[in-house]
Amino acid sequence: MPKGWWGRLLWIDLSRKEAKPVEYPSEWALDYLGGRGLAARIIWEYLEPGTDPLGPKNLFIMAVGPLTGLPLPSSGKMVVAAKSPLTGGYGDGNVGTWASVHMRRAGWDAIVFTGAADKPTVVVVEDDKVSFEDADDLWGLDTWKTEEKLRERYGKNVGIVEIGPAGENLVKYATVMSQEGRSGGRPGMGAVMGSKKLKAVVIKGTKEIPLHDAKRVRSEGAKAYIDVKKAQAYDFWMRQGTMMTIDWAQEASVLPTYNFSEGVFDGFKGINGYRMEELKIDQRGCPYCNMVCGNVIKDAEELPSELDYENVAMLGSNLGLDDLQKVGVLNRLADKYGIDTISVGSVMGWATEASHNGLLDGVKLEWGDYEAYKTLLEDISLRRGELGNLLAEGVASACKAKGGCDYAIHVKGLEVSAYDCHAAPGMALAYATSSIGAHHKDAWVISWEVATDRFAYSKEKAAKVIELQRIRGGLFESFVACRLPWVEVGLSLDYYPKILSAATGVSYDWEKLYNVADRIYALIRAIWIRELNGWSREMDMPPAKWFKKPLTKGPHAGAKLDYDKYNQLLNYYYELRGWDERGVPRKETLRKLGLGFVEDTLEKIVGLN
Ligand code: PTT
Ligand code: SF4
Repeated sequence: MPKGWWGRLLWIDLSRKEAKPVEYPSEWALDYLGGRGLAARIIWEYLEPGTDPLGPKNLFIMAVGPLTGLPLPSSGKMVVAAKSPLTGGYGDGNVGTWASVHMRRAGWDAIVFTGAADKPTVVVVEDDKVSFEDADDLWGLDTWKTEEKLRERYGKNVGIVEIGPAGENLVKYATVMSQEGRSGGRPGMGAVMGSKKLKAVVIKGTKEIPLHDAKRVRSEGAKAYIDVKKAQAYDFWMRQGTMMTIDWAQEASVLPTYNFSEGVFDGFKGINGYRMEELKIDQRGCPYCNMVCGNVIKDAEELPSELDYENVAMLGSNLGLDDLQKVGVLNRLADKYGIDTISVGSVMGWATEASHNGLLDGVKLEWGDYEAYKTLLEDISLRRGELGNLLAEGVASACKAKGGCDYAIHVKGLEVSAYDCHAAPGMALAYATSSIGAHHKDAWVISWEVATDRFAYSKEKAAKVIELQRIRGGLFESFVACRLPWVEVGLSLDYYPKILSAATGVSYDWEKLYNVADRIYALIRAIWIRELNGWSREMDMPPAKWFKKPLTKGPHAGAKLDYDKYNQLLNYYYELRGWDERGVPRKETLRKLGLGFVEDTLEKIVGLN
């Protein structure tokens, strides 16, 4: 194994309370890097096909990468991955946490949990030592209280990730939380932990990370930190962070409003970055970051709430709520219960529209009804009552039960994050082809799209989506580091191959890295096909509403997506990826990417071209 990786997974069987190290082949490190890439390779290799996502055989994986925990901007990130209970396909998320740094120092590239404990458990990893601690006293506690108690027990110098009541109650979009305001794993990674009765993981690592050229890593990292601070965008970023996006989205007419019916919201000034600045009481963030973006306000209940754009758009404009302090309460509750803000905002938006259409048996919800949304969010997190239970399953499942699928805003079962796409076909493609369902993380093409030929369905646009999927979804998720220094303050991308080569001694250029990214993308698609036991291009279609119900307000009133043109755009995308017209990677593509090992399985399920 080259330097830069440990070459070891920690394999933890919760049913047997056993832990053992597993060495993995060096080609996995070279071909998949780490994080998402390594998690996908592990899932292909070790997950029994057709496994119940909430059954003991599912794997819950925490994975870091060769850049995690190194002295370079924003390297304190970790991928959490599993077969998703929300979508049935590959699921993951990215969380900024000291647990990532400790895991790297503890000598593990990934920790894989299998089986299920018979009672609530905290797993404690201290370098090579693993213990299974009783968590009866923590079960039922919210994420803040859980972490507070664990810190009292294990001290400040440990990394902790945990679930809240939503994960315990198997809410299908429960997330993994850390440090009172970091959340990861939108497609139900918290529910997978809950199904294993795994309340929290505490990690302490004391080893030195093996590096090929530590001096060069340090010097390049130091330069990068200086570049971040020198960037023109830095000062405003430090003021508003991702909250600046509210004004941008309003102007671009992509701010999700009334369950993605409109792209503009009359009350946007009540929830924007400037309003946040008036209410700000603190600023915090992930380890090793010198552009921290977690902006904390005092919410309507006088408690701290850490805001980001997605949270505020989905719990604010999307629900017709124009008071940032009230949005802050919903956001804080989501963090404490450990539930994804995007999905919960989307299901509550859908429920409001469904209630207007008389689909919810006497339930009456109105836009902007803060008290009703607060109660509903708690009902969902605790699976309380019929509606709470229904919505805890996600919007795709809820609309199948009640009708209203034309305005259920999801792709592959994952609720769309906070960009309306009536007037953004490229972003619609990005959502539709994201590797976990509708998430913007893989290709936030919309900022480029609105600044260029916005309404085009061109091959160039499909190529741009792929380029971003490579860099963001493929590489940042596998390095593993925060992408925001590059996205938001323009840190040069060239630092990454340079530091990666210095860390590992393996020479990486962009061609090689793009190849890694394409391999990961195609492997993840293979996992989807295997787990769903089939595939069709319908899986890569954006929500029906964007085709059927045009915007009625704002500069792009009347805009909607064109079905035939979108299909052409999807064809360009498949062609550029070397996938066939169903969205299945071609045999030749698989071989070129070194994925010959998935051929037989895919051949049997869908037949390969
Ligand atoms: C991410 C998604 C996002 S993306 C946001 S706000 W964003 C929401 N945050 C939630 C939250 O908070 N609490 C909660 N209960 N649910 C939430 N759901 C939503 O989850 C986050 C930052 C942000 S803030 C973004 S864009 C970037 N995302 C990165 C990424 O995906 N990869 C990467 N290599 N770097 C990234 N940097 C940025 O990290 P998911 P975090 Mg997140 C409170 O997890 O599942 O990927 O969904 O990790 O530590 O909270 O940092 O405007
Ligand atoms: Fe975390 Fe924000 Fe820093 Fe990224 S920029 S590492 S999300 S604090």
